[in-house]
Amino acid sequence: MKFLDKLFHALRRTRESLSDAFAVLARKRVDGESLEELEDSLLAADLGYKTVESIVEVVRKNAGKDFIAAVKEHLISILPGESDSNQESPCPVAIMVVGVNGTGKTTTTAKLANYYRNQGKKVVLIGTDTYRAAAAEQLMIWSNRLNIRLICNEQSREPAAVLFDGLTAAKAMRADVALIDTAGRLHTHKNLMTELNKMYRVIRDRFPEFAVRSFITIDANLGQNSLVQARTFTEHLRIDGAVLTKMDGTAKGGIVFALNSQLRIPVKFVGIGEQLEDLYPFVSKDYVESLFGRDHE
Ligand SMILES: Nc1nc2c(ncn2[C@@H]2O[C@H](COP(=O)(O)OP(=O)(O)O)[C@@H](O)[C@H]2O)c(=O)[nH]1
Ligand SMILES: [Mg+2]
Repeated sequence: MKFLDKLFHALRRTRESLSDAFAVLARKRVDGESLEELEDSLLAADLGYKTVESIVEVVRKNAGKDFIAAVKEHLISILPGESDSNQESPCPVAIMVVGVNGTGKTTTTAKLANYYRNQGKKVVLIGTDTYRAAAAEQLMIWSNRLNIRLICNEQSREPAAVLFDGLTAAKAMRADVALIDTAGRLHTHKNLMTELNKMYRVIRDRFPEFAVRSFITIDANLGQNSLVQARTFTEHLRIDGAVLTKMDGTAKGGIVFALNSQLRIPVKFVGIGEQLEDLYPFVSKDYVESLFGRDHE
């Protein structure tokens, strides 16, 4: 399936809630009551309060005119511009994939490895989730499937040490992209953040030839809750971009807007499935078009 078809398909449930809301409005007068209904439907799609308010304002101003076109334009304007969502990365680069457990870090790490390798880059995987035995195994399966080297150490309990070994190997191999899968759960949030910071500093201070990037995985199904999680990470770690995961089948695709406008984290990729190829660069205009469907064009 082509990307746009797949995105369109993945956003079906979000689109349904949005287009229902606008369809109802199109049949009614734009007044306090109908705008309130619109507001409720948009909040249910997890567009976030501020975004919803701004959309309602655009509709109000464009009442009697083609307000859908105005809303689309507005939505595109509050998403990352081309340069922000740009997926190009410096070379060589070490990319930390961070996020809460279960949001798709390991899967995304493998998908990114596949993505960069398809661009002709030399890629290595580094598994630093030393807290769960299953984590190393899961990444090992991906590594075998991709035929990309994985550096991990099942004996070590020290993520920063595994990272050091991994980057030493990556450097010796002249890798272009080192993808680092991290742990999502520690005893307390603070420990996790301290650990991630330490890893960040290992790259910056000990491997200055590598640029450092950190991407956070956000599970679209969690809606506004994922914003709270993401905020905790941004308070402790520089986050360069987000990968929105599990977009397939969620009704909460509106989360991108809040992510960009409230946390200033540009979405770089969307994950819409569990397979390697189910990762797509995020393009604001395509996203908005897919949210509204072709029938409005
Ligand atoms: N449907 C769907 N499932 C996903 C996606 N990304 C990850 N998953 C699934 O979510 C679960 C948790 O993913 P995992 O990568 O282990 O998360 P981690 O704990 O953050 O490393 C796994 O069952 C994955 O197959 C996605 O884009 N779509
Ligand atoms: Mg994992």
